[in-house]
Order: sequence, then C-alpha cells, then structure tokens
Amino acid sequence: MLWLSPIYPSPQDDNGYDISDYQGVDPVFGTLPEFDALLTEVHRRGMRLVMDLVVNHTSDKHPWFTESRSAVDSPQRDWYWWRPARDGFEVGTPGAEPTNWVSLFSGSAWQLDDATGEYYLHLFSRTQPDLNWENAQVRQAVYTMMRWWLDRGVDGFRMDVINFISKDVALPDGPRLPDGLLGDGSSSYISGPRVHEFLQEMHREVFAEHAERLLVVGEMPRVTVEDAVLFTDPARGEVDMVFQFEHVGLDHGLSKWDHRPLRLTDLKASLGRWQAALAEKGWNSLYWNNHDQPRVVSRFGDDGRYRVESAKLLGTVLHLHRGTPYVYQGEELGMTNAPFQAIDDYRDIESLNHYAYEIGVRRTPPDQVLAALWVKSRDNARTPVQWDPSAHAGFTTGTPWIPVNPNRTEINAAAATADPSSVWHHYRRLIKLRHHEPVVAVGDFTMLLPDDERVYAFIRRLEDVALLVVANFSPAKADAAVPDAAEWAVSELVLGNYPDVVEGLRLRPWEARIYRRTLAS
Ligand code: TEU
Repeated sequence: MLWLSPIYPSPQDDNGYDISDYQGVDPVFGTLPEFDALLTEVHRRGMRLVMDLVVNHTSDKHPWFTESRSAVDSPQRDWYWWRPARDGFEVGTPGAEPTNWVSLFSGSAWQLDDATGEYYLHLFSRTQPDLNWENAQVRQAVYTMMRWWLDRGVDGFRMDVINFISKDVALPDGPRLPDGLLGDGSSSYISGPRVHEFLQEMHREVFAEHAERLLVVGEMPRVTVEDAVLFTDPARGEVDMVFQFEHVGLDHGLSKWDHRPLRLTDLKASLGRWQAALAEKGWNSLYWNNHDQPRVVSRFGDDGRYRVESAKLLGTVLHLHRGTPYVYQGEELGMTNAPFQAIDDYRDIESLNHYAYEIGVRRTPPDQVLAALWVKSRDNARTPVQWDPSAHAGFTTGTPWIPVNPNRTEINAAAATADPSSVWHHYRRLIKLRHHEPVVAVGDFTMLLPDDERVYAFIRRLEDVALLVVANFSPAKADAAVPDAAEWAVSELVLGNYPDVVEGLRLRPWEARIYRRTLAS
C-alpha cells in the first residue's frame, strides 16, 4: 500500500497539513485527472493507496474558516473554537488568551482575530485553526468529503492527529510548563471525552459499507496503550491500527529538542509492551520513520562506518515484529539526516517557529538551537529522495524546494538497486519473508534479554515454527545470550546482514540475524 502525505490544495505552510480545499490536488503535485491515473496504475499493479486525512484542523484559507471568521453571527462561526478574551483581561494583552495552552508549534495556541476581537484555537500553527467536532455539521461535512474520495476509489485514510478531535469543552488551563510562560493543555484534547464516539460515528457513516477493502490508520500522538486497544479492537468499529509515538519519544528530554541518547533497554521495554498489549485484540503499526522524525539510521543506528549494516539491522528488527510495517521513502536506501548548517536551510514550520521562539523570547544562543535542529528537525527526513548521483539527485531538473543531501553521490536508488548487498535489497528480502512465512505476520511475540543494553532479541512463534531474531545495537562484538543458544546457532539462518556467519551467536558490530527452527509441538 502506498500512503501519500497531503496532496490537496494548500498554502503549504505546514507541507500540506494546512488544507484549503479537501476535494482537489495542489498544482505543485498535479491535477485530479493525474491523481486518478495514479490510482488506476497503483490498482493495476495489485497495490492500494491511502490518503492523508487532516481534519483536526483546516488551513486558515479554507472557505469554512473564511466564512467562520467573517462575523460573530456567521452561520459557520461555531465550526471552529472561538472565544473572547479571558475574564478581567483586555483583548490583545499578554495573558488575555482564553487558556494558557501552548501550541505544538511554539507560542500560544490562541490567535486573536482583529476583525471580531475574539481568539481562535490552533493546536498547531496559527494558519491551522482547529475544527469544532462538537458541531454535527462539521462532522457531516467531513464524512461527505471522505465518501467522495472513497467513491473515487481510494483504499483508506491515514488520519492526522485524529485523537485530538474531541476537546474538553470547558477548556481549562493546563499545568504550567517548566519555562513558566505557558501551560500544557494536552489532557483536554488528547483522546478527549468524545473521541471514541466520533470515530464510531465516522466508522458507521463512512467506513462500514466498504470495511473489508479499507485501511484506516489513526495517527495518535501520546495515545496510551490501553486506549490503543480500544481504538483498534475490531468489535468496536473505530480504526484498524494506531500510529503511536512512544518509541520515537525515548530520546526526548523535557521536550523533543532536548536530546538524550536512546537506551536500548527503554526501546525494548516500550516496543515489547505494545506487542504484548495488542497481542489478543487490536493491531500494531511498526515504524521508525515518517516525515516528522529524523532519519532512523542517524538516530538509532550509525550513519558513518556502519551505515549499511545498521540500516539493515533496524529494518530487520522492525519488520520481524508483529504488526504492519511502514517504510518511509528513502529509509530503504539508508538515507541519513540532513547536514544543514544554517537556519536558512530549513523549511519546516515547527523548526522555524522553534528557532524564532528560542532566539526571540528565550534568548537562547543560536548555535545551541541549531544543534538541536540538527538532531531532531523534521527536515532531516524531508530532503529530496535520492534517485541518482546527479546534482539534484534525479528529484527535479529545476531548483529543489529544500537542499538535497550531498551524500546523494553515494546513497541513491540507482546504486542501491544495482548492488545486491544494499539496504534496498535487504528490505525486499524482509518484505518477501513476511509474505512467505506466516509466523512473521501472525505469530506470537516474546521479548528476550530485556536488560541487555546491546542485544535486541526476540522469538516469534506460530504452531511448530519459531523464529529467533538477534541484533547487536553496538559497534563492538556482543554475545546474544538467549536461552537454547547452542541449538539456535546451528539452526537455519533465514537472513542476516553480513555476507557470512561466524562464531555461534557472537554478533559483530551492528549484526542482525534471523534463525528458524521447527519445534516439536
Ligand atoms: O503530526 C502530529 C504530531 O503531533 C507530531 O508528530 C508533530 O509532527 C510534532 O511536530 C512532533 O514534534 C501530524 C503530521 O504528521 C505533521 O506533519 C503535521 O505537522 C501535524 O500533524 C499537523 O497537521
């Protein structure tokens, strides 16, 4: 299946996550007939296509918002969250915002609109006003639009921040953030009071009649594992799987910009807990990368000497978990973070707002802010796909919208497809294995060695077939001290990331292996 990030008409303030028309294609990407042709060709190849659906908010240029902001008595006023200044405060003065909530993209989550003297809520940028899902007309308008895409033949949706759509209507202030300026309102909107009700309604109104052929993924920052079970239990009719963020938050300190190195034991504890919790009911999404995360080989692997080995190791570990694996463009080439030196290289609104806030409000030295962007900026994953070694990596003959990674000369699709030992060929082998070995798709999962800081190890089992996965997340040799190591070491090696196998279960730097045994039942 192919998942497209938003391709709808948009001012592109947040790379298309600010939509001004839900039923069209932005000219930067093409036309609706071209989209239809893409869909036909995808289907002809036995593949399917999933659209990004961004309905927690619209662009401030969407006609719904233009109408809503036009007057306090607009019939669509209630489609968004409008509130007067806080009691006892004069409009526009500091602290007059209706709540103390911080926006996910820095600063207050409220924007004053001079025309009517009221504030509107925007959990993301001020050009992304939040829709008011309490209003039944809003919900119906969204469902109508979704049916329009399904009638066109699309195979489902990846629903952006869909666990933010229900807010506590009392809009209480949140606990103060460590910097003392704003508050964290997330307990009022993360998996809010009516979110399950809204998703069940959406399921009845939109998905039910096509349920068999659709894939519905709920992107849900900060969803708990307990809630994920509810969201994905097929009997409840909500979504097929959630896209959760716990494991990609393990190297965050007080905020994502505050980097702390990953501890492998934390990663195992987190992914292992999700595997266990969704073993009976519900389903997992498996991913290292998307358009919001730094490149995994730079983040959890080694993008220098062991780039190829560690990229393959990461793919092996992820694809052998139980759940649906996602491959983000370029990950299969082992693409790395962007070596951006200056703020001018960045395009991402989250990064730019963070920079402006740190420099302007908190007086943080620019070098310090750039160092944080270097590690965590979303633009690390947004540089053009490296097709070939040419100047713009085969992405365009024009001027790319963001600099191409100079390592295009070495890391590119042309080189990877030509080299049987590339990361790309390894990903193909992993995908093939899932298609041919039922234990990969549906077997049980058992984590081993939870306290080992270097070796990630687990067993998959289906009836009498068992797979052992062992992976050394370090540049030194490491023993995989798993139970029955001697038996495993002489069993069938299904796949590894070194050309040969040596020394029993002693793993070389960033080595990963998959073994297979048939057990007496
Ligand atoms: O992201 C939701 C989200 O909360 C995060 O993953 C976000 O990227 C944040 O920056 C993490 O620090 C989704 C989209 O995937 C993202 O691209 C959009 O910017 C965002 O929603 C708003 O639509």
